[in-house]
Amino acid sequence: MVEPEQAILFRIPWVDDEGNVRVNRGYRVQFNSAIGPYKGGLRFHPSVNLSIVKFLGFEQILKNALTTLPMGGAKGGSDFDPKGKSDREIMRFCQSMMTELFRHIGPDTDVPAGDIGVGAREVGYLFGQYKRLTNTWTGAMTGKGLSFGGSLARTEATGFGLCYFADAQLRDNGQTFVGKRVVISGSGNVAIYANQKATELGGKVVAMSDSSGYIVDENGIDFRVIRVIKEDKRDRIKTYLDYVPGASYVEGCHGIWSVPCDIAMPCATQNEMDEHDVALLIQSGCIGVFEGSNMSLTPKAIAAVKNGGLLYSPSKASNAGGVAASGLEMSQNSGRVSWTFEEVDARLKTIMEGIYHACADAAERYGMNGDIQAGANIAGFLKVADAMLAEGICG
Ligand code: NDP
Ligand code: 2IT
Repeated sequence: MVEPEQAILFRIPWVDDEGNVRVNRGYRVQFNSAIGPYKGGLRFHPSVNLSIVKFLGFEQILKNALTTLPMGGAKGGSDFDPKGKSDREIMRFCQSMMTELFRHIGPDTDVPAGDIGVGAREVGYLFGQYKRLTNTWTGAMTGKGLSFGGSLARTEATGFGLCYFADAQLRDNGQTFVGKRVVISGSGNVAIYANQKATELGGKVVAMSDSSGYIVDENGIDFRVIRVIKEDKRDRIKTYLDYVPGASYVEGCHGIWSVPCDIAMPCATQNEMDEHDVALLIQSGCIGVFEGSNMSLTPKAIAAVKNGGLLYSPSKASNAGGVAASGLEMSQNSGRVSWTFEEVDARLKTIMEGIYHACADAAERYGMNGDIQAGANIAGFLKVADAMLAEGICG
């Protein structure tokens, strides 16, 4: 299981607005197809390399198994930096990427979606090029626009799902979101809708960040303002002060964990919380850390959270809502139907609560009561391992 079935590396040439030829690297690691077609996001960020795509792809195997939907694990992306690029440059880049990627994917083979730096705009351009090259309209990507096969609630799903999961874990431990101070790192797709749902469940989100710095608003951050800044204007989070003059901004994103909170939800990127951050959280009386970003905590931070007696949820369990809704988008595309927002959201909530209980049950069964990380690894592993054995060892 630790050996990818295929790892595809390719060149992505494109022409910028000044007429210069640029070349980026593209990756798709198709890790495991035992329980369904490869499935997982594409990340555009200058830090992307094979090692990062491999760890994300491996985690995706276990995450997708936990959703209970038939999806194998994959991840891909490019070291392309979308920041500061024009719409046309983004379009040309996506078209060039798909000009190679299209021969490796398909609705029953591999179904990419978004991740850091890849949202509805990028999925649209990628999907359009796939369609042109294959002369087919199929659900070969998820996270599509609503007018061309996208699912309602896919945009909200990762953030909402994170809060449904955290709520189930909190309740199992005699707590709720009501009246809690919540700190959410990041201000992208996952963070924005985690804010919306945490607020709806009775929490108050007092701090959010981007890679430049973080904002603190003691009155609670309205997710709609962040959505305007990030989704509509593609601007920096410090401009929040133009909308809410009473708030404050601190340069540098790492310090966000010094803001006192009851609930911490890292939703930006991997290794964004270390053991020193956890010490600050414990000092401020934090009761739980729920991962929205993939592998948010360093191994030392996870140990510190567990030793400190805080609740902890690993990303492969608590951020599975995004890919779960992607699985629901695949079902809708195959059936040529579209479900209402309420229907997808209700299924998402059921799936997330189910994942929490599957992890808690597996942990208990294997003598690690309360260790949701161990439970997630065990429950995900068993499902995939059983399928691999049943399908026979060689190809
Ligand atoms: P977005 O691109 O929408 O937002 C990412 C946010 O994190 C931005 O605020 C960005 O700041 C910040 N960020 C990104 N990289 C870094 C970095 N190296 N250091 C500090 N801050 C950083 O991505 P998503 O919200 O989609 O993804 C966030 C996390 O959630 C990732 O770990 C992703 O893998 C995970 N995830 C996403 C899912 C989805 O459906 N989108 C599903 C499951 C997990 P800036 O704008 O300044 O770069
Ligand atoms: O990390 C993830 O689970 C995602 N980026 C979502 C993947 C998907 O296929 O929807």
